[in-house]
Amino acid sequence: MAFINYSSREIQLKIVYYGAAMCGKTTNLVTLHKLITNAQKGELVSLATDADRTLFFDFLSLNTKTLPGFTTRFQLYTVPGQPIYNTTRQLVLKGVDGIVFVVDSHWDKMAENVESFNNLRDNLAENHLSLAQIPYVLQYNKRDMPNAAPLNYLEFTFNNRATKVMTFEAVAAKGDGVLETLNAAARLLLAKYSKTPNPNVAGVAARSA
Ligand SMILES: Nc1nc2c(ncn2[C@@H]2O[C@H](COP(=O)(O)OP(=O)(O)OP(=O)(O)O)[C@@H](O)[C@H]2O)c(=O)[nH]1
Ligand SMILES: [Mg+2]
Repeated sequence: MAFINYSSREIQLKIVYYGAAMCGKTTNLVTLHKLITNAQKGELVSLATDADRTLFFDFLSLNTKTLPGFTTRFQLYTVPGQPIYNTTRQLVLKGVDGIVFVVDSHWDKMAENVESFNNLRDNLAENHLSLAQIPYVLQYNKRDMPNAAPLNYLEFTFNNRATKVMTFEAVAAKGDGVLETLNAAARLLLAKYSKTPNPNVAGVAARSA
């Protein structure tokens, strides 16, 4: 839930990257940490095993001046995708404001992607929430894979609600589509928490080369 501090004029918004194991959630945060200006970002905290699998979560805090008079702090979290860590996923989802659901484009991962999407719905329900209330975007990651599923198949499978959500193709390992995905999620949240229905702001800026 958004935390608004009127005395320090700060808004905190929590965005959770959710998706199947190895779909690229941590890679999104690692890439964002490289791309974003130093002034805007905090440390990237990763609680991972030796094999770089997320054990608890990754965390990255970003500051932006997007709403007049307020500093907005986006707190980005990833969940561990491995099925055994479901209790952790439920904990990380507590107080969520927005979600980036990362889909692994690899054909062989479709069943795991669907299972993860269903698991997201179940865990939101545990927190008395639903995808109808929480703004979310879809990221179709690993578009560089030779056996990536076609976009229309992914749309049919994951973006089949009456109101379509925004989707982004990405190659997170190379940085493609990563900032676009985050900015879209950030804009959705800012639109929800500001009086302007569609604020013309960029959530976060890339570091100039
Ligand atoms: N080819 C390709 N590989 C990628 C891409 N994004 C991530 N990867 C690789 O996929 C593997 C898993 O990435 P992670 O970011 O650790 O996946 P995760 O979703 O955080 O996994 P868990 O923490 O286990 O849930 C790593 O070897 C990444 O380098 C991509 O766009 N293309
Ligand atoms: Mg991870």
